[in-house]
Amino acid sequence: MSILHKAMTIAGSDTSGGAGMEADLKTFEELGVYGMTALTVIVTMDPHNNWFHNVFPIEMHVVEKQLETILEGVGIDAMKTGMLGSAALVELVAKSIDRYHLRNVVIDPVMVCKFSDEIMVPEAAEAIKRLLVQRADIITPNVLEAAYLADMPQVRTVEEIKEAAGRIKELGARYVVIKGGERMDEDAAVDILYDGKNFREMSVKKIYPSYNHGAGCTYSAAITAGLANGLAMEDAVAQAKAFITAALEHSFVLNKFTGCTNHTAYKVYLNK
Ligand code: PXL
Repeated sequence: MSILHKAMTIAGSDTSGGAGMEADLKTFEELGVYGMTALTVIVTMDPHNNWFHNVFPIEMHVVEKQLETILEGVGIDAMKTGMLGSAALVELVAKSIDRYHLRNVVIDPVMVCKFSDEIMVPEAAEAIKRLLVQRADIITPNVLEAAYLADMPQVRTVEEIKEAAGRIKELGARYVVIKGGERMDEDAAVDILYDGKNFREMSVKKIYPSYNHGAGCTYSAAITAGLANGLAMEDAVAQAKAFITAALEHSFVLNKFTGCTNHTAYKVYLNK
């Protein structure tokens, strides 16, 4: 008999497989973690209209039943959130974290998608800020989400990232990691991890060409897997940075519209 640590993702399905719960499950698997999903929405892409994304919500009581299955029926070592899609769902997630005393809670505050920089569902974003940041062991915004959460007009430099991390920490998250990524003004992709005392800067040269669909989901899923396996936060984040860097270095073209991070790269190319 062996022990396999367990993680849950509460997230949407990216039917095309690169992001969402598909990215989460693949990442859990690569890092040796047993994955379970509470599905919130199904996202489809229109091959006849420029890969336009349509979002189909799952009924609330069905999400509740999924959470009951996982949290009462099995139990978890860590969890993450992804696309939640409505304020009501954010409220349900907050209630579940409290009710089941969940630990190793990774909040990926999915508010924007690569295809648009607009906040997708403003009431859901507001609810994440009000209810989920304070319940996060770690929150993993990109620079757009960080600007929203920190109430700043923009976050594009290392200094602005540090300012935003401080403000988000004040909302109650235990750790904040802001993903600089391609939207930064710098040549490097700089992530900053902040624990309330120290800023840890993790910098890699920007990778071109890079197909980065699913990068955010993959990164937060890798942190979740590390925590499920018992790593300390700093080590889980460092492992996740290595995982996502390999996934970006070996990213691939999916079709004429987009390309994805390569979830197999950490194992296949780095022999991890
Ligand atoms: O990358 C953000 C994201 C998260 N979750 C789902 C998605 C996407 C982007 O397409 O489809 C389900």
